[in-house]
Amino acid sequence: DRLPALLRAMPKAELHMHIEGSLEPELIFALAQRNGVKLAYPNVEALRAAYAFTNLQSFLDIYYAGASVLLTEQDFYDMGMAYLEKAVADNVVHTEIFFDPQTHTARGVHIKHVIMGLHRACLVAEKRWGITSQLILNFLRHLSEDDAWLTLEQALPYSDYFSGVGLDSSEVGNPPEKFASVFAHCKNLGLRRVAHAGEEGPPAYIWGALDLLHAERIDHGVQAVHDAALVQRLKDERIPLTVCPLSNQKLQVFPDLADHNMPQLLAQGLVATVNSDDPAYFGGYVNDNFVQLFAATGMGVREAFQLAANSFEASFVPQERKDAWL
Ligand code: ES4
Ligand code: ZN
Repeated sequence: DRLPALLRAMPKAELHMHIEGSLEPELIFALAQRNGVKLAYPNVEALRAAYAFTNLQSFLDIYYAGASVLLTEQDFYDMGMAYLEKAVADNVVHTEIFFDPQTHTARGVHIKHVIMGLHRACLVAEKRWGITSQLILNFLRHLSEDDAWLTLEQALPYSDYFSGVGLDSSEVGNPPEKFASVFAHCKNLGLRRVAHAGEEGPPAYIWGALDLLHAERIDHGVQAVHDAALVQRLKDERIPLTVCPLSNQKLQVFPDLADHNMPQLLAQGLVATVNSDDPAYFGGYVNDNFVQLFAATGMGVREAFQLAANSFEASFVPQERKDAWL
């Protein structure tokens, strides 16, 4: 069967990957040692053994703990380079990388170190391997809108280095309307907008992301299938869904990958894409997501090409570059 080789070899864009979720246990321990940070786990094996999530919140608790080792610009550069090298190995030619500044500024890390370390990794990776990148600042939705406003203010001196904003962290109970005014301001500033919606939350949160946050893409969005009018809207407006199969499996959104609704999303003509979300935590980088999803669902070559094309269409690169790709 040559399908896995095709999936791995095909050029693709990755549009939903949290850089803090690419921190492998080995790098977490190396940075902890370098920075003198004490971890709640004695070694790499014990940390990895704690990766037994049952839902989004149980994952987020460990994800924020892992990020506590990041202090200096060099740490953010090293984390970025480790991910970009893996992306290149997976034939990712363009990636849009999420970062969570509040996870770091809350610990006293200056946002300059976060953004400039990641930006430097993007520059070096493009020069070394040809991969292009954009950074997307995500606001943590479990925090207040005032905190998001403060974060935006801290980030704006570095606005040349990120192209958009998003919304992540605990979805249920933190609906999009909580961030309507800060997203409206980001739109006025010319920033691109995405939002996590419909991962665990209801279709109403996807409507809210579109109508109140002016989101141009929906991160996850797999719950949209429960609302026929919403599916029609996503299809008519070609609003992409950045779907993360192994994340959905590990967080029990689709406990069995064979039940994942990607085949249904594609059959309905939605601009769905495959992404890794938090590859160090969910058991694989983007090619592992493709290979395991296709093996479990029985999708074939047509769907493979559709997903690759969708990833380029859904990206924020200029239309001329999309035309050359597609
Ligand atoms: C996340 Cl899977 C997921 N959902 C929401 N927020 C996140 N942050 C990092 N991974
Ligand atoms: Zn995510």
